Amino acid sequence: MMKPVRHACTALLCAMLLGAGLSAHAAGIKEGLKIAFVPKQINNPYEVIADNGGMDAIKEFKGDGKVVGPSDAGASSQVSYINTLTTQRQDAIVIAANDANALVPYLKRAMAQGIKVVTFDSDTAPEGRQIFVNQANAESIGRGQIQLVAKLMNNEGEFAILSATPNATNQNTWIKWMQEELKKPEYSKMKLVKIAYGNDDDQKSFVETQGLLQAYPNLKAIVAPTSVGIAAAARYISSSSSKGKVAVTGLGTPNQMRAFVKNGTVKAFQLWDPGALGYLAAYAAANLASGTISGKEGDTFDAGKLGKRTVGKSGEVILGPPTTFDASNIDNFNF
Ligand code: RAM
Repeated sequence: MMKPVRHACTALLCAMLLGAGLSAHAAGIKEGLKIAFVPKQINNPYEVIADNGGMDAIKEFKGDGKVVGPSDAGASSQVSYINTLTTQRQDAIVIAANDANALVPYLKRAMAQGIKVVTFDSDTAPEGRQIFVNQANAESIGRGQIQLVAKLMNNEGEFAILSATPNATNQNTWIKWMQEELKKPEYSKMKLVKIAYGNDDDQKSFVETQGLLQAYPNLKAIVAPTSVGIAAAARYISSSSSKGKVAVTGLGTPNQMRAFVKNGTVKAFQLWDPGALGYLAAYAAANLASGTISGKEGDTFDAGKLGKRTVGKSGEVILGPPTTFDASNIDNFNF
């Protein structure tokens, strides 16, 4: 007899909370928070999905969100945006950093004025922010990329990495773990011949792909841990004589890669849900700005539809493991 009564009380409480303009999502979050997203670059489809996820979260907790940022993925291009947001006294800045160190003095100045700083996607040095919302454990992303490319080239032959910008914190960390994974004996017949940088610019990534194929005629694979790079490499290879000879893999969005999976240029690649990444980052920022957490290890907060999340070591919050996409599952994803 106890159970139905308890359920009835819970339902009543919910109704009262909703009636008072609160929702389960917004537990502890202040209304009207000004939260600005600064992506690596505004015109990159991956960043757009991530920012939209952030804006969805901000709508849920009745904040005031906006997205501002440069059209290139350079660190110096982000500085003026940080400074303007600091002058505007935003409650929080959520930034995908184009450099680990260059932005730190400006972000420190924002924090000194009471603005909360969350990095997402690409971190700064820890003193540049309160929380880093990481898509997945960096070591497992890096090692996973080598495991994937190794399968596609039967653990043998020359391959190249096509990265984003030379300063990108996320790609550089993943590449470090890729090189670590490569030391294992099962990869002794694989040779990393070059790390090229397409700067997360479609045209430059396209031209770099062409350059790799010319410089290394025996190349067996290109692994591009950037959604811009992998799409450009796949586009180049799909209409070249290297199609079917040079494998392309890395990290990309299913919507940008679908055609290349369907036409056989790309067998498999990986990613997490960028929308969920932005959504989680917005909740982390709102909780910091509401004072429900300070960003120390062990802090927990309610992240709306993503449930309760915990701050780990050095202020890191992890979204979850990546998904591997191939012909068998790509049509189940639409982002
Ligand atoms: C590009 C950016 C971003 C990275 C993805 C995988 O869009 O470099 O930072 O996380 O690729």
